[in-house]
Amino acid sequence: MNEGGTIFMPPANSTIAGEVDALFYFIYYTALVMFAIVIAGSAFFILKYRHKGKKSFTSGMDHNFKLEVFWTVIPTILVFIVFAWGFKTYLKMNVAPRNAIEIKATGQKWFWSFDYPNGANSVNDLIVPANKPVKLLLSSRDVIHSFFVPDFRVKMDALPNRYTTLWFRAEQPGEHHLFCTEYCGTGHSAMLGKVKVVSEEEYNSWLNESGNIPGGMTPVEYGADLYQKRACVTCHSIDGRAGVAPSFKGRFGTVETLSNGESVTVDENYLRESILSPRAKVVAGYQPVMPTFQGILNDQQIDALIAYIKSLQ
Ligand code: HEC
Ligand SMILES: [Cu+2]
Repeated sequence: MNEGGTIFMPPANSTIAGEVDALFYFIYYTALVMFAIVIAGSAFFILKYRHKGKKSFTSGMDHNFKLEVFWTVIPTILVFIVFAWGFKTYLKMNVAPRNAIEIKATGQKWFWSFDYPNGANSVNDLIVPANKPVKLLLSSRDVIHSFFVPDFRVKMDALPNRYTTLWFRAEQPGEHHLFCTEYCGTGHSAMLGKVKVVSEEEYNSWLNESGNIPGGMTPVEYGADLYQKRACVTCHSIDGRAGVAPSFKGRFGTVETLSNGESVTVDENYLRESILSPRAKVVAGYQPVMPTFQGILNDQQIDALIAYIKSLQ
């Protein structure tokens, strides 16, 4: 996944990445040259004008007009180059082409969900066609998250109560890391996703199929797939280990104590309600941090997840 990167930068896989890198290296090498001049100059003067006994005094010269103009003008020019270059690239990065595909991206504790123009959706995996501009409309359901794809050199905060945008054009098919780069609570480091760049045909067929049980899968298998892909895995284990959330293992059919002291039998209706309105019945001993999956999972998917949870005995 990280082939083609350098010691400083991950591989460059979007149309803007080359420009960002070029500016980075310009600043980097200019700084290196400046650093060398300053250090070599200091070393030279330290040696040349070191204390040599009482008799030898340094000259009384306190400035040199030409030299001062020189070391003021050159850095000023460099700073202006960085500004003009940076501003130009910044504009390019911020103004999406008109024909961009618009996808809604939502950050929440602790996963990303994506809504595509035809109503399809995905969690943590953003699926986009290669060589087409894609514009993301970002927002958050809770705290501030930040959408970051290092290989594309794009990053933008996802805020509650406000929309932000970001666009990119991935050059060829491949998979790239997607990080949340704003600390957003205990599950922050698990808020990992992927950008899957596929051919245009694959993208279109994915759009059409998404939401249906993929061919050849049983509901339990589909539920297991959704458990991973819809991020239940970030909070719920399937091996009996309790984390931020109860484990699904052996859960079905048991009697659960709720935070209000009542108890409830874990049956299909309770599971469905827990997925769609997690706050209606909160399990005792847990914080109500589960997000609602209303509008993210359709009935068929909820059925599959229930079948899967039932199978974990
Ligand atoms: C951000 C963490 C988080 C994610 C992601 C999450 N849950 Fe939860 N879930 C919780 C917590 C915490 C509880 C316990 C508190 C409560 O009942 O709300 C819970 C409770 C539940 C319960 C009730 C469990 C019981 O023992 O009574 C079910 C069912 C459930 N979640 C299903 C899901 C499914 C299905 C998904 C994925 C589509 C999912 N959860 C994703 C945190 C999460
Ligand atoms: Cu986050």
